Amino acid sequence: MQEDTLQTLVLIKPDAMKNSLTGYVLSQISEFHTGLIFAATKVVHVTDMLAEEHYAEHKGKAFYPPLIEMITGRLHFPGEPHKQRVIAIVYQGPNAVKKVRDVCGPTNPNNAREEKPGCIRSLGAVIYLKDDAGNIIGDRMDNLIHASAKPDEAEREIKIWFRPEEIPAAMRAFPTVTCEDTFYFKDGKLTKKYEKGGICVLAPGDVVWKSDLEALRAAEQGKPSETSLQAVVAKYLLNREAGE
Ligand code: IDP
Ligand code: MG
Repeated sequence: MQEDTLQTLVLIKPDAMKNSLTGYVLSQISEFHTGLIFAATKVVHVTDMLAEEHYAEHKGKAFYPPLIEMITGRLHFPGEPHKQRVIAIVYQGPNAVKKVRDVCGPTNPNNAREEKPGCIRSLGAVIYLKDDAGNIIGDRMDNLIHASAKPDEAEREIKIWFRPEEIPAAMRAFPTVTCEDTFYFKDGKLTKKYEKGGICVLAPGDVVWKSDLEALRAAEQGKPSETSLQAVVAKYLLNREAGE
């Protein structure tokens, strides 16, 4: 990808939303400070399917379950599904991935305060998790923001959060194709024919990430593919029904 069309994914996490830090985060990453421009943005009620795809690399780690609870908003807004959301943004411009990581600072907010005072994550918190006896059994990092760490990570993440049609055509950084088939999703499976309760994810004429269509074709034929079915479908299921 050309340097000036590099893109990165930012998520304003539920802890930032809860503390009314959205505007602060946006102004730190503004075009004036970073030279980056918006390519896409939306408010998302994060499903487990999307959360698990997004944080797939951390599956099995001790902090993975609280991380999923956190990014879905259930931790900061229990019993308030209408507040369980994140703001997802694609930024574009020279050196986008590194520039945003730099203003974020270190992952751990305690380290952020030590090593890079003033960075976004220096306003975050480390929450210690305790067992019933009060012993510390782990920690959770409420660090306000997610930002892709590497360009290939950014491509994977932008494709799982955004449909091409949510990004202006002139700003799409990855290959797209026009879908000529209809695909439905029901009970974890892909179908070509409508069945009661199925959700239409793609219809003829829809613009789709090329790698997604390849993954759907592979899933149809029972072949392995680099992109899982969930990674393709998750973004088509967002914001459809009231969350629990
Ligand atoms: P990053 O967000 O800086 O890319 P990752 O290592 O990819 O950091 O971890 C993803 C998220 O998981 C972090 O932002 C943080 O919220 C959480 N996390 C990472 N490491 C730990 C840990 O050691 N304890 C608790 N939470 C962690
Ligand atoms: Mg990361």
